[in-house]
Amino acid sequence: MSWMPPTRHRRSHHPADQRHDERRFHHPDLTKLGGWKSMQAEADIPDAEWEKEKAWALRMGLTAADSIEDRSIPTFARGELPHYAGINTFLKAPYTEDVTEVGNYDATVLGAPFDGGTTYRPGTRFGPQGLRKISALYTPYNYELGIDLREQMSLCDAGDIFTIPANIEKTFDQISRAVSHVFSSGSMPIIIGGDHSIGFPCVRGIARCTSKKIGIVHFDRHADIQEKDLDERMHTTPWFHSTNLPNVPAKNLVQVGIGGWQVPREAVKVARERETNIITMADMERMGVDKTAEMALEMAWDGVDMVYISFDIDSIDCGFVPGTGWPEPGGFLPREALALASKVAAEGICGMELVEVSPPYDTSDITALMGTRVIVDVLGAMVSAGKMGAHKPHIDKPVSLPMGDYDPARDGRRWTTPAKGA
Ligand SMILES: [Mn+2]
Repeated sequence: MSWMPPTRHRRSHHPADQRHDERRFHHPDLTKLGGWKSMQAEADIPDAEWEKEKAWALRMGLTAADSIEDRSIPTFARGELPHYAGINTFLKAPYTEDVTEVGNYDATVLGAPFDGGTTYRPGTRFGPQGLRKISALYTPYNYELGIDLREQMSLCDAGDIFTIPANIEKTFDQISRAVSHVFSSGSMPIIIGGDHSIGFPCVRGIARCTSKKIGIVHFDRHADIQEKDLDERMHTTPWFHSTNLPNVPAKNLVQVGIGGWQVPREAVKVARERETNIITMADMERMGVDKTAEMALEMAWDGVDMVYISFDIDSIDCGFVPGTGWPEPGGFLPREALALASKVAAEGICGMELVEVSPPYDTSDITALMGTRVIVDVLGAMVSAGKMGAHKPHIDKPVSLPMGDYDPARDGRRWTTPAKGA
C-alpha cells in the first residue's frame, strides 16, 4: 500500500479539496466566486482557431531556428505573438486589404482618421493608428467573461477610410460610403475615429441600407446636437444631423454622461425641442450602473429595430483619458463606462463608433488603451449574450459599390518587378 498524503492537514481552499477536509467549513464557499467559475469555464472554450492560427503562422512565417524548442514559433512573426512585434491591425485581426472580403467576418474594424471637425485640440486623425498599436497587447480571451473572441466570433480590420483633411463634407461622403459597404456585407461596422463629427456619416451609412428604425446610445460629456458650430457641421453637431434622417428618431437618442461646463446652450435648446433623452453623470451616480443601463436601453429601443453605440472617450473622467480633444473632469470611472457599454451591447447592436482619442495628447497610450478596451468589452458582451449578427435581418436595402478597373491576372501584383510578378 502506497503512502497517502494527510489530506486533513492540507491548506488548500480550493472547492475540489473541500470534500476531503471537514475542517474547511469556516472558509468561504469559493464556488460562489466569479474567479472560481471562470477557472472552470475556460475548459469548455474551444481552441481550434488558435491551433489554426499557429499552423497558419508557420506557413506564412516559416519554421523557426533549430534551437527553439516550441515548434509553433515561426521565424517571421505572424499573427498574435509576440505582442510587441508585427504590422498592427486592431487586435491583430486579419487585414482585409481587399474590402470586398469583409462580409466573411462577423465584425469589421475600420478607421476614420479625421480631425477636421475638431473645435479645440486636434490629433484624432491619429486615433485609428493609436488604437491599433496598443490593441496589440490584448489577447482575444477574457477570463471574467469566460469567452475567447478568436474562437467565438470572426473579426477583420479593413484599414482606414480615405478622408479628405480640408473638406468635412467630402469626408462625410467617404465615411458613409465605407460604412454602407461594410454594413451591407452583413459584417458589423466598428468605426474608430477620428473626432465626433464622424458620428453623422457613420449613422447615415447604416441608415441608408435599411428601411428599419435605428436608436442611438451616445456616451459623452457633451451633447453634440447643435446644428452648426463655427459656421460648419463639426464634432459638436453629429446628432442634429443624424436625427434629421428619416429612420433615426430623435426620441430614440439616449445621451449618457452629459454634464460639466462644456455643454453649449444651443445644443440644449435642440435637445429640448427634439425631445432627446439625457442622463447626466449625476443621474448615473444616483441610479447606479444597472438602472442607468436599463433606462437607456428602454428609451433607445422603444419602437426601433436596431441600436447603435456612439462612445466618446471623453465621457470617461479626463484623469484617465488625457489624450482627447475636449477633456472634462467629472466623467465616468473606467469600470462604470465599461459596464454601461457592455450592458447596452448585450442587447445587440448594429454597429459602434469609438471617437475622440488623440494620440498626440496621450500619455503612455493610456487613452488609446481605454478606447480599445471599450471595443473589446462590447464585442465580449455581444458574444456572451449570443447577439453577434443580430442586426443582419434588418439589412433590406444593401448597397453595392463598383470596383476600380484593376485585374491582378492582367495587371500583376502591385510593387513587384514585372518579370517576377508575371
Ligand atoms: Mn465629447
